[in-house]
Amino acid sequence: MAGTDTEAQKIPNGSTPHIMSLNEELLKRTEDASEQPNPSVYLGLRLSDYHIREKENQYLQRLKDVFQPSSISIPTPASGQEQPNTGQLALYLLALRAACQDMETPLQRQLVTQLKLHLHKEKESIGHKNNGRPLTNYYQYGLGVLALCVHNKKVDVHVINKLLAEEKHGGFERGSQLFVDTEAMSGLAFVCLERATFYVPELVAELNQAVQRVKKKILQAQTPDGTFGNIYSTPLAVQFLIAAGVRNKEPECPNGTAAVLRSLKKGSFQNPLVGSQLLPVLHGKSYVDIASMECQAEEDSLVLSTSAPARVTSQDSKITIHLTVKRPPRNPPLYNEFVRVPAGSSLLDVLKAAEKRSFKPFSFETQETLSGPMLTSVMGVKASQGERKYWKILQFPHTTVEQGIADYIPQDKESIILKFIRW
Ligand code: B12
Repeated sequence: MAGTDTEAQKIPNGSTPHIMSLNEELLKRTEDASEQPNPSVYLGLRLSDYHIREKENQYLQRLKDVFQPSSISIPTPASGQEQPNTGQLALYLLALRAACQDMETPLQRQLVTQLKLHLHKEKESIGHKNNGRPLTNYYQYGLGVLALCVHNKKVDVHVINKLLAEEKHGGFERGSQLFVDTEAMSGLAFVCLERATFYVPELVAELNQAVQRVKKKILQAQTPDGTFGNIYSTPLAVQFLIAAGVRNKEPECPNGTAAVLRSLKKGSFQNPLVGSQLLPVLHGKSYVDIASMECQAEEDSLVLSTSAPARVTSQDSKITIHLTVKRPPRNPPLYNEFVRVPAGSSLLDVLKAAEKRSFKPFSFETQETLSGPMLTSVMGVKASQGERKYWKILQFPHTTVEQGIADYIPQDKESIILKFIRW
């Protein structure tokens, strides 16, 4: 294991090839010019102990071209949105810090101001009596606070207080279910803020209590198989536990790491976003460590192999998927058919196959995001940010599918429900 850190030494030696292969996969994604550059992928690569500096630098340049175009005619980030949202801007700022870029230029200062403005608007939206929620979501709110903190910028105390209050009053929980990703992201922000030197002792004490609360909630969210929440929220949960310095002290932590390693070996972290949140963990690091990165003495220590693992679909063997589209409270379903596809097809392939069949019309639309294509419209029914509704993917009768349409591979005779509901 290349890491010198004691956390890194907790990772069993036999896992090194799998960690390197995840690193390699992410680096290969950066070479695909048809894909929008993803600042989260860059962060994962920077927080690894293995590097190929030239490739990382090229990717940083691509990020700059998208997030700070010199000509206003160049489109801004993923998803065809005109402006990056709070979270995307925060990730880009984290990327600049992870690259040890000079932040004192007018252009970079403007970005920090822009993020502060975004957070101000998010805070106003929470305070608005007709809304009571951020414009985007609390995950992005936490990410925004974390990015400013990592840049050693003072965060508006009112902005911090809103995040503290929401966490304290169980805003990232529904019944017994904890939204682990959001809880962990706010926890990372609290850990960073607690270490800053700007805030009065009363606020620092509150931040400390918040870190203890997040720690307790995340540890309690561990399932019998070792994950915190589901397998895809475990990387951020462990990042928080590393940042809060509890990773070696609590028995839950090695079980969490073991669970992600098992899934990594099974190939469950193919999605570049979740892979990029995992890679730092495998090197004993978290996003809070970006604040102290020095970018010196890095060597080109990653060797790229030539093999490209491809998903196998077989034209010879076909499978049948039952696809139902529901828009409650309306009945009957908008669509209820069996679709035949080659074995190994993704759910996206199933939707495309349904669209091709002429006797029963089916249509859908997607939007590019940092997590891949998100299903935004089915049978002409469109999800809109304002309405806070989305197309949920379920496995019959009501199991939430833990992957997106491009990654999820349904099995023969599986029944998939697309349900338009509130979030
Ligand atoms: C908030 C959130 C949601 C909200 C987003 C609403 C909103 N406008 O805020 C809602 C409830 C709609 C949602 C839905 C889903 N989500 Co979600 N979501 C998140 C969360 C907590 C934060 C996303 C975010 O703001 N990122 C930051 C910004 C900067 O990135 P962005 O690309 O601009 O953000 C957009 C996308 O992330 C998109 N989005 C949200 N979830 C998903 C999931 C997929 C697969 C895709 C392609 C896009 C997508 O919504 C964001 C806002 O527009 C992440 C946690 C995480 N660790 O990333 C999970 C997460 C990305 N979601 C996840 C999943 C599985 C889903 C669903 C597939 C669940 C389901 N069975 O229906 C659906 C998507 C279905 C579809 N129609 O394609 C998983 C993905 C795991 C994986 N293997 O890739 C994550 C990691 C949570 C987890 N631990 O399981 N999600």
